[in-house]
Amino acid sequence: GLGEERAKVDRMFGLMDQFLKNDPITLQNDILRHVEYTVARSRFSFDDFEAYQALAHSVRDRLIERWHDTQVHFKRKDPKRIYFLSLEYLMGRFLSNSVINLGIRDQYADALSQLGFEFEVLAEQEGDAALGNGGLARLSACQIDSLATLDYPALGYGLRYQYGLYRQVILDGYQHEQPYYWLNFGNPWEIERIHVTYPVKFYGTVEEEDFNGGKRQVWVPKETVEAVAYDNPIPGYGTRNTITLRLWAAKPSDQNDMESYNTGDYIDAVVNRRTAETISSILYPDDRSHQGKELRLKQQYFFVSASLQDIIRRFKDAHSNFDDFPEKVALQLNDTHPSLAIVEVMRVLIDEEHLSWSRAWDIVCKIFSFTTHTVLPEGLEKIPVDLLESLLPRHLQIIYDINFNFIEKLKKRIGLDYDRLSRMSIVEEGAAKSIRMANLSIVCSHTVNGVSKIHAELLKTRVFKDFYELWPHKFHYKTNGVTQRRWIVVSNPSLCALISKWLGTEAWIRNLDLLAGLQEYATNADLHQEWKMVRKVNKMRLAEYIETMSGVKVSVDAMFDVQIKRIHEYKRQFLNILGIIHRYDCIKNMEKNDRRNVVPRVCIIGGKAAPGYEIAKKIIKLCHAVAEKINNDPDVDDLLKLVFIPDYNVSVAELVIPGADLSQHISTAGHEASGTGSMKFLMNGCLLLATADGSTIEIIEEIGADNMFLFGAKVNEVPVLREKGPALKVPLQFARVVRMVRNGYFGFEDYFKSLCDSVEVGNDFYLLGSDFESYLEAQAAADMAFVDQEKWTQMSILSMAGSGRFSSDRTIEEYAEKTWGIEPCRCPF
Ligand code: 8GP
Repeated sequence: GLGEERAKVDRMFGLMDQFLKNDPITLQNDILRHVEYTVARSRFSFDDFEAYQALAHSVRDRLIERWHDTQVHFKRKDPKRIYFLSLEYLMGRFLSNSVINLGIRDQYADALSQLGFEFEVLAEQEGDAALGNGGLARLSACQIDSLATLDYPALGYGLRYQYGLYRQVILDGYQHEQPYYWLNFGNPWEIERIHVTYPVKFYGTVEEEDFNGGKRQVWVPKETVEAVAYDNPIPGYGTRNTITLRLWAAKPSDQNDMESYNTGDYIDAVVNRRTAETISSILYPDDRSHQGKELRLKQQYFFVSASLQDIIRRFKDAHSNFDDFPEKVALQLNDTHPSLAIVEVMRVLIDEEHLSWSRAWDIVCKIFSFTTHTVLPEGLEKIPVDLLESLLPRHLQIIYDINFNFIEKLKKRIGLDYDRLSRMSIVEEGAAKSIRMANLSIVCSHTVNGVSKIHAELLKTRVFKDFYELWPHKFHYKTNGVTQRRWIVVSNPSLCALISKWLGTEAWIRNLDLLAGLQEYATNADLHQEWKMVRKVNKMRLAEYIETMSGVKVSVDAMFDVQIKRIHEYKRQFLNILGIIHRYDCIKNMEKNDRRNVVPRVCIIGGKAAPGYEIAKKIIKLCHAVAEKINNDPDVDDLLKLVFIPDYNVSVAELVIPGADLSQHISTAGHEASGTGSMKFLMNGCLLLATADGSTIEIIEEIGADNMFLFGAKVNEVPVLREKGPALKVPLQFARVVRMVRNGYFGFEDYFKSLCDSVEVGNDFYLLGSDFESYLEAQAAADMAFVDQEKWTQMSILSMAGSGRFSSDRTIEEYAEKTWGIEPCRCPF
């Protein structure tokens, strides 16, 4: 029986040891074996890419071993698990991160060098896993790394898009999007689980049926698609724990087309089956607005249904009473994208498990937590009712019922305040009726988290004010963080070595607060010298990359000034470019002699624009037009260069961030929910030029305003300034630089017209004009500081030393304790 089975597993577990060895000879044999038998190339003749493949497979074997052990351990302990539901993950490359977390990077480097290969060179053969758009998606990836490292019994669910985020190609300065079919060369980091599949159903009708002497609603779906699991093992650092990122792919189901076969439509039937695969084939490339497309809704439900079948199956393996469900299961909604999960749990519990509505509702209210990542109204998802009605008719009914109960209770609390009732309703009435996914998520979750302190304030006082007044206890925040494994250890090995040397320990890799120990050396001359060395080497590497990508030669003595992130009006890349134009204009109008006092700059901008976002695309073109002019002007020479780095992604970030002196986080205050890029720069000793927005406000608390360059209107001043409309004061310099663009100084007058219009007085929603003067002042302060290299180095050290709070380990611990109620479950040995 069960007891015997357990005893057997216990016995085997007791005997278990690391099966695969990690000495250089074993690793070499292993790599060559994979060259010959997995990659199927001769072991006497293979190129870098084939060597990478073999190496990856050898690492994969080691991941699988630990991953199995972890799963067995979790199964035996049966702890409460956190299921992280996200439609996007920006994992980047796996190889370096994996061997570092497994603790065998040096062994592999040795083994390879004896074979005549360089680890770093092979690592660059890998393409990014780019299954997400921007900040939200990279945050998921950082959090998964922390969940593994901190030994939490966690499982991440997502979709295995065949087309990841599009590749950005620049032609004549314009962005073009190219499909990124990233699985072309195989993916050694995933394990296809052909036997882990679930049917997912769509369309059809809801019928009434006799049941237990009464009536009940049953869904009679019309179409079935199969979800197949692909498991990506995620190793923790300094632990044997290796958790699962399970991504679903859609495959045709055999349940569909028996009929057509009989009617002789064989070819059509087979061709039709292939449309099933489109469900998981493509990532939506917009990082904010959603237009209510059927395919998107299908993706969401496909994802939710497969994940929940998997979760419920695992629960039922060990439990028979659903009242225990909340003791074993916590479900985290990463934004509203997976929020159909709420409805699906209700449906399964009621329609399939035959629980009463109130018992099901009790359970639902205990298991979901919701994190929102935006303040922009266009970021709040709405699903048109007619779409839901045709695709998921039973779910629509359940949403109506949830809403009915909610509104009835609400009336008792607040009376017949119809304005407020209609604002809070899950259903938005109007010409096109729709479902407000944020309202649904708030009503059904026990906790709503923001991603920074200020973000939570804005949620409480503006975005979700009505809900906050009703349920103040639900609203919290967990300030975002990033993983130091990828953002220091993997991407900046020389800084990593320096930190460990000066702290005398590597413990900071699991406990980033220890970085504060470097504060006492902030003025130490030896540290300064080593620090500058490390930074210079990173800048040289970046300079080389810039030259290959754009043909522009840059001097490493110049200040490297970087802004990399998605292109968005609220992030104000346009403000950055206008500042650069101003700088250029000043240099041009200077006496030759005075130019000696100019601090040389290399301005670096990178980021993707959503394919349909016109203004964002114009900003990219403007950047190129301005660069063309500046970089070819002999008057300017090395004093100013502007480069656009194409196809910004995780691996580009790993290269750029360690080489940056100054980085810009200049969103209009009140618009960046958190921002996580700034944290990566901070950890790498880069100084910040920033507005008091998102997590920057908390960074100020940690490193002090003196160690950064702050400017611009504060969150509370922004609405006041907007009120002023056309009466808003704008400096002359601003009008001048906008006019230069408008009048064709950089060419393309017609094309840039609407961009210029968007910042004219009265129209300037993101307040570029009114922040311009203080922006220039902050830039001047940065120049001043850069001239005094000792001072700059000190600020740089203090930035890094103050970054401990911004580890995703801290964020995840807060979630675990305060929101999910889970505990570590560490695999022995
Ligand atoms: C981003 C926020 O803009 C950023 O401030 C924050 O740091 C990050 O999420 C992580 O919390 N939001 C998104 O990326 C976002 O809303 N993406 C849409 C695709 C949904």
